[in-house]
Amino acid sequence: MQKTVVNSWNEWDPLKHVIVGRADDCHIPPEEPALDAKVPEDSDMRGQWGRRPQETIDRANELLDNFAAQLEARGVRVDRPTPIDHSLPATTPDFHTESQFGCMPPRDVLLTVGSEILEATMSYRCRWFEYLNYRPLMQQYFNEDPNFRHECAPKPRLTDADYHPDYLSEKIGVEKRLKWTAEKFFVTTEEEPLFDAADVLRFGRDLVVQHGFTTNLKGIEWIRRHFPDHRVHAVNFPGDPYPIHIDATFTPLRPGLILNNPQRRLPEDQRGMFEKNGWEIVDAAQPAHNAPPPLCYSSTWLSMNVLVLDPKTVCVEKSEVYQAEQMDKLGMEVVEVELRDAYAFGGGLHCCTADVYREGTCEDYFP
Ligand code: DAV
Repeated sequence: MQKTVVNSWNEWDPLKHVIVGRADDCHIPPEEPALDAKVPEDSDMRGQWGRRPQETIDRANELLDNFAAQLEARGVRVDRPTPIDHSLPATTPDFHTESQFGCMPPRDVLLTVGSEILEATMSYRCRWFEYLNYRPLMQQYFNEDPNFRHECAPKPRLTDADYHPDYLSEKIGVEKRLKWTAEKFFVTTEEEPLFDAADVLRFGRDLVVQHGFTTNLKGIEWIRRHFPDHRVHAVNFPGDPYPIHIDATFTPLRPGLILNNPQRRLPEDQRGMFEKNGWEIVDAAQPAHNAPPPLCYSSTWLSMNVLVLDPKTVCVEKSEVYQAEQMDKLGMEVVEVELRDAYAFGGGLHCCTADVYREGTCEDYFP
């Protein structure tokens, strides 16, 4: 049967079809420049790599399966990736690394814009082949939907020229990191276009893209040329010493309302388009936890990494009580989802999903 399978223009229209990641065979990859720059200096992950402990994989899968079932019970079609062997090295003519990462989180790899799903370049060597986990689904959508556009951004070479050697020192210190990120001096260079899909937020005709560790200016320029009918806006958040992925920093909930991480506020000179169009940018509630769970790349701000089901309904992680309370005050119905024990696999509720279908069309929210 021929039908529209892929359609999603923003982060909030009613969600009907989504991909939820899997924790199977996830690895902590060996050291490499861009990944190291993100691991906090006091992290329990420094200096170790290999397959994640089986009991943590099983627990994360249990939570991801439950999340998928919760979505299905609300009428959302849920697809899952087909894990490749992540213990295999990633080797190209340009680099070699001993293991891969996993098939979490899909949001980092797949960018859905209208009827297109674009595989991001990625910026870590260990994630170069990660798109293969999603290829069975891409083939299925291609067969089912005559208008589906399956696209792949140019695979980067990821030689040492892609990374600033200054970032490779063991102990840079948070103060210096903050100075560097304020100056937009990030670990990635401008050697070639680089972006992770999770640095992009979709607001209909406008795409808002974070310039940081995982996405460089050439990556943003590539996105601009690739989507000629969109306006593409580069943003950066100077308060973040490890800026990767926009979705624990800036979270649109519905037209006119965005949550912003109070430690990573959008600079005044980048607020124009929102202010002119009457959008409110409010500080997100504090996370419920003082520290991330063990072996976790992300910060405690996964509290605001929520999945919007429609402009009145939002999935919030069950232990994130302050975030849930704020959602309630903002007039959103909260769906509690237990996911904290899966945070270590690459993120929260927004990260571990990728949009396939949301109702609605491409609207101009910033005329
Ligand atoms: O705050 O550590 C995590 C984003 C994961 N996709 C953070 C950003």
